[in-house]
Amino acid sequence: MNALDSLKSVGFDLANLRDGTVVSRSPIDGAVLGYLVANDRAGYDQTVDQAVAAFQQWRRVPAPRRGELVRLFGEAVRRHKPALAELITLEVGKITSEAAGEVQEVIDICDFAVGLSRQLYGLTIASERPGHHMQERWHPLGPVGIITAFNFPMAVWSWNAALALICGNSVLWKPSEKTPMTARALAALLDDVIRTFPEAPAQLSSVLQGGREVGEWLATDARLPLVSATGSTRMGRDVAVKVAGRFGRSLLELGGNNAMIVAPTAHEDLAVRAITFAAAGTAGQRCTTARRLYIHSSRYETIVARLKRAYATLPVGDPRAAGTLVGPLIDVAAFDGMQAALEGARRAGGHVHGGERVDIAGLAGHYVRPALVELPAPCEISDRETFAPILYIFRYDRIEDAINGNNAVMQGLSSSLITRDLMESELFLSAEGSDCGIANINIGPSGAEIGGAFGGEKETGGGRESGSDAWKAYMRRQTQTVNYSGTLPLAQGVKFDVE
Ligand code: UN1
Repeated sequence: MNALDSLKSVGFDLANLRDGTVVSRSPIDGAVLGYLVANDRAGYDQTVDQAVAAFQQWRRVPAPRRGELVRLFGEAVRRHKPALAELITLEVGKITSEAAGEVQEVIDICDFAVGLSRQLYGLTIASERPGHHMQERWHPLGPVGIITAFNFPMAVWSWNAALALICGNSVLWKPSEKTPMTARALAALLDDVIRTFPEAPAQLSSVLQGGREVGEWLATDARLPLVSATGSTRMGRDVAVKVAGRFGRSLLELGGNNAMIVAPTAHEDLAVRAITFAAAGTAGQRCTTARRLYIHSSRYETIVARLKRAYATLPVGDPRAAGTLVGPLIDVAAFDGMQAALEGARRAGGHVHGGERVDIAGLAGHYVRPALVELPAPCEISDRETFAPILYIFRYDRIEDAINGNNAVMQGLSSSLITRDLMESELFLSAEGSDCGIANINIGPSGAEIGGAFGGEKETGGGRESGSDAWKAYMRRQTQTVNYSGTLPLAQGVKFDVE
């Protein structure tokens, strides 16, 4: 039996998904997995109206009950983990272990959200007026638009949706055009839970399939107080401006150009493993992928030699096969973008190792050997994010210079330092250190756990999703003052006596 068959119980069957203009293609071999119908404007408007009505009903349900819905959804995801992981592998080309890891991330955020549903704490505040008290309360916000990218086609939606749902909101999901099926399957699981949950309105969650225009409808739609968008900086800029134009809120998780620093005291084996996973894992298609590497002069030759050896033998191929560590790029555009970046790096004086196409017998996907590029200095090419496995390598002598290099790009998502020197690690984590949303010591920049707030500064967009107090973005804050004194003393000592 095919692992995907388990999803037939919730009505998801690729064999029945043959109509529509949204096509799902596997990067493994280019095969068409199925077709889905795109939303037209009228269908979109109706869906949002229903999401508004669903919100008005859902916000009245006590938060711990809302948590119960998310708990049941997390249980369903647990039961169908192999099927969901297989679908990610088919539609995105992730190796089996990473696809399962992504589904685990969905389960983890559900667990987190369930606990949080009993902890949406507000403050009590001391009032300066006698016989008054003040408090801060968090209320549900409204329908939340969620735009996701192809590379984490389930996890990123779940970070947003699990929190939005326990916060009392309805959710509308516009998945990447490259991953419509994973969205369809995960949403089918949630719908199945919603159907049997007495207090949950049917339209609590919906998926809006289609292209760029759907993202624009969401961004300009005043019925949506919050739009959370993950993807390229170009897309995010567009969404941010449109949402701000109507005084909506946006939560952005955009490009990364993450650096790693290998210090004189670095543990060598740990460094090589951390770099290789962070730079070549997921075929370099994480927003947290390590793209720039600063190695201390005293370690440069040894570490580069070991990386070259590790890279030369990385098993590239069918992501379904046991032992494969690097699957295909998502599509031909990603392959062309990678080749163009390598060409640009050569022109800037870079020394390129690897990066060539790898032919995998019988598979028409775009497979590449991850590339190492030794560069004399940062250049326009290394300053930008190319969504492919390319690691630009620089040499440094002073830790301050490596930290400056880490910070000298427009993106600010993640960063890491491999060191056993306490002074260096504390400097890196201090106010004068890394300027990114995520700063790690002795691990690479990728593979974050859901418990921390996830996101970054500068062109990464400033949003925080997932753990910590990221839930506050999905609620509205109300400051409340209650007077139980029977008189009316005014704040700031103001006198305003009326006869
Ligand atoms: C992304 O690439 O958009 O930290 C998300 C990580 C994963 C999430 C990446 N937990 O690498």
